[in-house]
Amino acid sequence: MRKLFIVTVFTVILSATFLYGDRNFGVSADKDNNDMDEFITGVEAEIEHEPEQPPLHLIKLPYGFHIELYAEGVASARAMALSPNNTVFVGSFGAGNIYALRDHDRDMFAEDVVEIEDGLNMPVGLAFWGKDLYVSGGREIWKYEDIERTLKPDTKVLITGIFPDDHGGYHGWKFIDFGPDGKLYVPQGAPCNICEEDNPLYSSITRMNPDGSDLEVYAAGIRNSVGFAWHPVTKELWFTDNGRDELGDDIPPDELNYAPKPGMHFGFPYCHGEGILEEELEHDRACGEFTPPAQQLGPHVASLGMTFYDGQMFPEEYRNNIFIAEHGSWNRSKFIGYRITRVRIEGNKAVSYEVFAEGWLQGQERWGRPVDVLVMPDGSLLVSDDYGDRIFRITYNAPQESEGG
Ligand SMILES: [Ca+2]
Ligand SMILES: [Ca+2]
Repeated sequence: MRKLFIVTVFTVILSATFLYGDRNFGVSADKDNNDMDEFITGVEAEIEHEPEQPPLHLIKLPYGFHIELYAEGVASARAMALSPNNTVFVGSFGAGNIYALRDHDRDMFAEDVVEIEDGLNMPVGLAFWGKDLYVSGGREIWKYEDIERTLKPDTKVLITGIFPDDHGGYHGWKFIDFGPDGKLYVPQGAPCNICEEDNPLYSSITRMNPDGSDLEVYAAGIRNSVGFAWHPVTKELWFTDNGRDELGDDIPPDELNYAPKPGMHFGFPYCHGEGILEEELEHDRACGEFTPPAQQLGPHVASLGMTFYDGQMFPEEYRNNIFIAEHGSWNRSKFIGYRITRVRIEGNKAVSYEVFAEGWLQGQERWGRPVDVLVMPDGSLLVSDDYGDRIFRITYNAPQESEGG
């Protein structure tokens, strides 16, 4: 099925290239005749090479849920965002790329992974404002206007370059998103495992207008948030925060936090979780001064992307629950995380924390690391994986009543 499709795409691209010369059809902008030989060879090689199927049978899900492959070859896939035309865009880490995943025949497998930009500095986060794609770098935020018009932008607009870049390998990359207030929210992690810093941008979530003006700190005392979302009904902000390392296997917890208004402080670097006072720094602060997490997550699970489930495909009990992508631990003798967890919300309280999807970790062996979660228009849930360079899709089919009850 997929082989047949690749051959078809190849024929279309080849015809189009002959018809329109050097125009770009998602392959490369400047193929001359010599390159065309290479190009043909490359496509044939792709036809010969059936991609290795990931071991999806290892993933455990609640009854009635299924997982399948949505895209592959998405090198170091990080955050995902939906365009106004419902195209999935994906940022990346070391690869430095931005991708658009195109599913031409609408069979919910994106066979066309278009690399729309490369050579960027950790373009981890992306978000749409109208037709414009915003992308985070280490210290900058960029805008690509009307990105879907060509998928091959030749210009980008600098929105801001204000973020510090002296984070020494810690937390410089950024998840970003637009809030219901029309502001762009951008976190800035701490430049360390544990430290006090004078620059108020560190350890915060900031927000700004879409043109970069009026930048302010929205929430403080956050070690490193790599995912946030607004409740579909209350429009209030919830975010994940990664706890510090080197305190042993079981503390501190990662955190899910609730920030309904600006000006709140969530404890870092003085207090971790619900009451672990920092002892490495000299200070006279108490945990009672700060806002505790709405939900303590597993220690060192590396909670990254999160979303509220506002789709229609999953059972009603999932509506407005939070899914969290847990990238998985490194600072722990036994790995933990490598899974999708679910948090139920009642009012403005988190009332449960449970595993939704797991199996990317087998013993101490891992074959995938979830980074971000995205609810698709049909209600399915996409999961990005920067270890296997893949995007997965989780669906739900109501189990049929078996005969005789
Ligand atoms: Ca397809
Ligand atoms: Ca905290």
